Amino acid sequence: MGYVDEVLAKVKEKNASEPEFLQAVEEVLESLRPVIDANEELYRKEAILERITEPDRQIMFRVPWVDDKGQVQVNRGFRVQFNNAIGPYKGGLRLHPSVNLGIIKFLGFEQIFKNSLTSLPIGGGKGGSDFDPKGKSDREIMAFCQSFMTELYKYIGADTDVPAGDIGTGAREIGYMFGQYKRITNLYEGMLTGKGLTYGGSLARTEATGYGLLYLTQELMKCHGQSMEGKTVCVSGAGNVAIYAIQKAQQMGAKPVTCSDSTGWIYDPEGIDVALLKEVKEVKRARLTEYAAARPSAQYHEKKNGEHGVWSIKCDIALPCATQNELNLEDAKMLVANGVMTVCEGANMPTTLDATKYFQENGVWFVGGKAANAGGVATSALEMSQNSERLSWTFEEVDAKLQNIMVNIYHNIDDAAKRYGKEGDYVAGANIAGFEKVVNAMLAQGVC
Ligand code: NDP
Ligand code: 2IT
Repeated sequence: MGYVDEVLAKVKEKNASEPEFLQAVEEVLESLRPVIDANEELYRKEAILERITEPDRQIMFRVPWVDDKGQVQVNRGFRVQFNNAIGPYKGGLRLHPSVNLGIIKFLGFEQIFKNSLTSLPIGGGKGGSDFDPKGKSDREIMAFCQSFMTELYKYIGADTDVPAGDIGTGAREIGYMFGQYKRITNLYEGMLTGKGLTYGGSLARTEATGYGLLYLTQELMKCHGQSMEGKTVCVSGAGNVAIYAIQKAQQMGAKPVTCSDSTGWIYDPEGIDVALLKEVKEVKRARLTEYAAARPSAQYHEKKNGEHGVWSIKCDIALPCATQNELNLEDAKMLVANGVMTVCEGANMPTTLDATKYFQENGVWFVGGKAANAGGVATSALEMSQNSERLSWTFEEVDAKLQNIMVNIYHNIDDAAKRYGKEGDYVAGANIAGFEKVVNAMLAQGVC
């Protein structure tokens, strides 16, 4: 049996109850085959694939907090420190009831390759909790965040592990966590990113993932002789990534016509009203029914299992920006039938493996999240740089660096795919380019 198949079998046996982690590992190892085959003897001897698929450590802890009725609640906290070959662990904190160890491991594993692609010195990690922020008061959110950090602080630090936002974790949560870390340690340091602008946050970090997604998409279109001007865009999600993807798409002259949340979706043929969407989601933290109520051109659809939702709308560009496995084979068939040109992932692993394959086989330019959504973590790394030099850069400076990083990522993944005879396979290109740098660092650092 070849080395890749041997390791895949072992990983499946050892992590049988973690389907999302297995899905992420399978995608990466399958696409690395040409690189592994070319170096099989060395990588096998050095157990590179066994080491890269086993986290350095995974931390799980109890998070007790008191709700507004005086009742003690208990959640489970996680931090998976996956690989620090090229820099301190870096990755977000997800707060969502679906969070479990397998989901955090899939996200932490993908973060190794994504962070490598940014060209900045950051390793891979991820964390979070099964805490559900929906419907909680500000005081309850603070109580949870303080309790979470009371345990997490032992494992993180500006040069060790630097968490950030993800689903359910935005500026409010990062602020409460930063306050608690400072209070316990008496250190004022950049051990979290996505901070508020008055206490070490970077301009453009809020916008970075969505903007970065569009900078990469624009470069891809340009290299295929296309422009963003006048293109119809379908976006899923209505959170941080989706909102700023929609905003940047509009600035580029495209027309985003959909968004969605966990209960329903919007089709707005006149184009999404970003100011209204921000008001509903960022300020009121309300449902999309409120968007529809305030916007005569919008159609609201309740989410129903088995229906295609936003993917049933005809578009040129599809940008899944909500959560994992939200775009399946049936959705992919519908998008292809409707003539989609490109799919770029704002979320982490939103497309199932069979849907990805279908896009690629049908000539759709498909860029996975490790490359397409890397602008968020890249700008987090820029926030770390600013914290280290105790300076802050202007919005324009950060945005220009972000654009440059995303354009470079596109060309790096395109070149890597071509080098291994897989032209146009941006999934393989991203995994190969991300892997090469990490594996070189691992080999140089010996057995660890
Ligand atoms: P937010 O919490 O800001 O928004 C998430 C959005 O997705 C919300 O609209 C939410 O609906 C919806 N959503 C969440 N879970 C589900 C679900 N199970 N089914 C349907 N809809 C769902 O998170 P972000 O925008 O930050 O993250 C979105 C994706 O992007 C995630 O995959 C994340 O890992 C990824 N990502 C985020 C980065 C960042 O910088 N924030 C960077 C790179 C990737 P509702 O409003 O009802 O909660
Ligand atoms: O998935 C991701 O890359 C993020 N949630 C952002 C991580 C970060 O450290 O900014």
